[in-house]
Amino acid sequence: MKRYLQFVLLLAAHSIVALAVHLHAYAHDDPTVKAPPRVVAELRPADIANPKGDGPDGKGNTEDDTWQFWFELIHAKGKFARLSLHTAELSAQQRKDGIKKKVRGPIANMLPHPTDTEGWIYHRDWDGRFDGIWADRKTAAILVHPYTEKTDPGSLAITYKVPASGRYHIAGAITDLQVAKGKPHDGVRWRVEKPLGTGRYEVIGTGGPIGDDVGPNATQFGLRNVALQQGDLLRLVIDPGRWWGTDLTRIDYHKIERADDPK
Ligand SMILES: [Ca+2]
Ligand SMILES: [Ca+2]
Ligand SMILES: [Ca+2]
Repeated sequence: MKRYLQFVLLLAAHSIVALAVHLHAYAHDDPTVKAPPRVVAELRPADIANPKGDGPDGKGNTEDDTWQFWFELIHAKGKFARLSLHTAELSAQQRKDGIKKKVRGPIANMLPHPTDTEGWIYHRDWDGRFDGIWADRKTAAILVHPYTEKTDPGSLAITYKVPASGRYHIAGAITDLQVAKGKPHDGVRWRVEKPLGTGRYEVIGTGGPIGDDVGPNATQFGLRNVALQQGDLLRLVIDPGRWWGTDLTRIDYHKIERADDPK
């Protein structure tokens, strides 16, 4: 009886090892079996609401962070600078009054839920009321309002720092939250760009306008098998076109998935 039990146990052990070997081969060695793409990253409201970022320097929106937040230079279109000030780091007084001769307050007061909204603005932009990239905690929404200087509109951008060279699927969806009809309202456009090195970017996807009676109020996009290099800043640009008014835009999602098998 004891020998029989030993035999059964040995058989069971062999079966488990064989199964494990088989599964391992199935997942790793069989060239006809593709590992399913895995989600590498999805932009979350918390990525914007957190002033510390996720990189080792402990400061948000610096070059070591996965997600970085930018505005277009009005006098150098196509060039972007980092949004430099996180609203969560302002004092209660600054949130109420703004920063003297710089940022006007109350901060975020032209957004849907001012006291539940934090985000990145530019420390020298007078208009902290709505220009920036925001997380609305009440609705768990990611909001973008175009940068404006006097009446000139500028795009905002969110970059994703590519963790490893490979091919990626890039997807997203945006909604115009302020649909206004007739001139000068001209909706919002989006584009995705990848760096070519030497500071230049290539547009790899673009669409719109959406909203404002010039297009559907929302759109989604998907770009497949985009080759990216480690450290690239993949850029999603929200472009207000020629008129920035009524261009508060919600990013419904923005996901980047590894497309190839990351061996
Ligand atoms: Ca950082
Ligand atoms: Ca609009
Ligand atoms: Ca517009």
